[in-house]
Amino acid sequence: MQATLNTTEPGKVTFPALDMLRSERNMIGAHIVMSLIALTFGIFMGPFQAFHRSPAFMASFAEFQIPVFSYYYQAVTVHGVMNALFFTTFFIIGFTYYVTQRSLQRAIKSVFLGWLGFGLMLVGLVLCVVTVSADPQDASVLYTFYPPLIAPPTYYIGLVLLIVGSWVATANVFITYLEWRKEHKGERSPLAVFATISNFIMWDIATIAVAIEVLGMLLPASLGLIKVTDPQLGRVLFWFFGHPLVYFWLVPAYISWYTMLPKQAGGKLFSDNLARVAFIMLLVFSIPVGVHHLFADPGVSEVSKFIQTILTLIVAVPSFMTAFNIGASLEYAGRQNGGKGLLGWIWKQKWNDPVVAAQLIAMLVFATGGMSGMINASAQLNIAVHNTSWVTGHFHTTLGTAVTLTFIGILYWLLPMIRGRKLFSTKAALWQVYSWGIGMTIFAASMGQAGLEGAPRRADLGNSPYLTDLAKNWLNLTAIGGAILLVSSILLFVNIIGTIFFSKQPVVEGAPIETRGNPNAPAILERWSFWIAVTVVLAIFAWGPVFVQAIDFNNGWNVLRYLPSGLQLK
Ligand code: HAS
Repeated sequence: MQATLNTTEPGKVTFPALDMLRSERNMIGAHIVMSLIALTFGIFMGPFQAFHRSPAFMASFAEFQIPVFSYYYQAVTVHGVMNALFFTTFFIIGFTYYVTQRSLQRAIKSVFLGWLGFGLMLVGLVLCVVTVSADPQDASVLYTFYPPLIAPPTYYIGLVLLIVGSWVATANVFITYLEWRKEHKGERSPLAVFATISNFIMWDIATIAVAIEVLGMLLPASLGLIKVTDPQLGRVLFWFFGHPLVYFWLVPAYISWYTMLPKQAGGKLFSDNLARVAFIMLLVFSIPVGVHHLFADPGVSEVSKFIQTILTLIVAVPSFMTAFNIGASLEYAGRQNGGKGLLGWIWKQKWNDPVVAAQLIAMLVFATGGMSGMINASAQLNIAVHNTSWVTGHFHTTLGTAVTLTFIGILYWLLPMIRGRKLFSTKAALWQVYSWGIGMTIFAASMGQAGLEGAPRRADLGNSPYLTDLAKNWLNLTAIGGAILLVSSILLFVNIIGTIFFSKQPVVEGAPIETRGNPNAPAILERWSFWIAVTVVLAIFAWGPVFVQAIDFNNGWNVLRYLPSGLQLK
């Protein structure tokens, strides 16, 4: 299909109905397909880890040893790096390119930059996969790669390429947006683009810290250029980035919930302005909260922990606003579909449409994930749950369901659009969506309960002698959740392969995309220089003292090389 040149505005490309420029279709398609390849590496590790941590499973299948799956820390590293870092980033960039060009009704500025970013991330992916797969011990540093664990240099170079590739992609979107702004002075951008810009600004600021950690500490250590490292400083730099990372994943899901789901469900968004405020809050408050991952760290002061606890409670507010805004939109849609009474609108949702059902289930599970997040955020309760499998339960409801299941819902319309063929099987998609919801609920709830019974978070527990009987029972249940998720993952990939290779009917519809911004949205919300300044000032206020405490000034000029005295590397 061809996009048509708009003759009234020379040079501008319009996108009637389902048309997409072939070059863009290829670029977006390449990102989505690569995200699915990364997901394939990562996703299938999950159930096998659950089996490995289940005492009953290990007792029954003691001989069950598949290389890679059997080396627990190696498998967790592949699982985390591929799912949390590569799948998400490739998918978000592909989806964002699609949303941006459709919403702004103009081509992404540079196809060259698009492929450059893609190429860098692809090389990064290959380096990471090869390095982690090569040896069970060598690069099993997990997706958090805390020092003093040190992986081979190729692992860090892979991560650097992922980040730099994502910067190239964000620059491409910023340039496209700025050119649109020049031609649409005084107009408000469509909500999806507004959210994307806020998300990418946040990402670019947050990733500076992890770039410093990798380039200044980990890569030199891995190359043997330095002999000492500082685990506390490494953790501080990582979590400056690590918490915004979770919102980098969440915002594209919110884009779908806010700008597509209300129409897909048969209604309209309750409040565009409220949504814009939520996205601005996510930009401003995502960064100054990462200390809530460091509550148990002795090298961070109680005052910083207190300040960032308060800020953590604030960063949950935009999600509460989202619950009300989307809840009201869904109620409206349900009533339009004939729902009566107090709760009748719930049953009138399109539960048999996989695109809608995936997002509804994602939200319902996210409501529990949000609550567990609030529990984590309380410094006192955090001491009880930190480093237990409770945390694993938390992030499988948030990242594993709210984000991933929403992305799967998006995939069920985006992949057919890119391929130009209908989804291979709507029925299989429905089974997949529901089995994901059920499997993940069993998995996350029992992981959480096992954590409360003392099961540690990252440990090969299947044969462990020191687990309580209760913890063992819950861990056995996680294996059942894992088995259901394995079936769900197979259904997902059957549908993907079927859509790409076997589907014959042409696709007839995609997702509803808003091409106009709300003209009544306050102009201040789109004054990005102001919000960048607020974000940076707040980040300095919240993180400045943490960095000052973490950097060992007694060690003189080493500070400049990010090498305060610390642990000797072997
Ligand atoms: Fe978290 C640890 C606190 C959100 C991911 N989190 C993690 C880790 C990950 C992660 C991966 O305070 C582990 C990191 C590691 O490797 O160590 N998290 C929070 C808080 C929130 C939160 C307060 N987390 C997320 C999101 C994630 C994510 C989102 C991924 C996408 N998290 C923590 C803390 C830790 C932590 C500590 C450290 C724990 C430790 O000790 O190690 C909040 O932002 C959550 C707010 C969300 C809500 C829910 C709103 C509900 C909505 C749905 C409404 C439903 C409707 C349905 C409308 C308040 C929007 C209607 C439908 C019908 C059909 C009726």
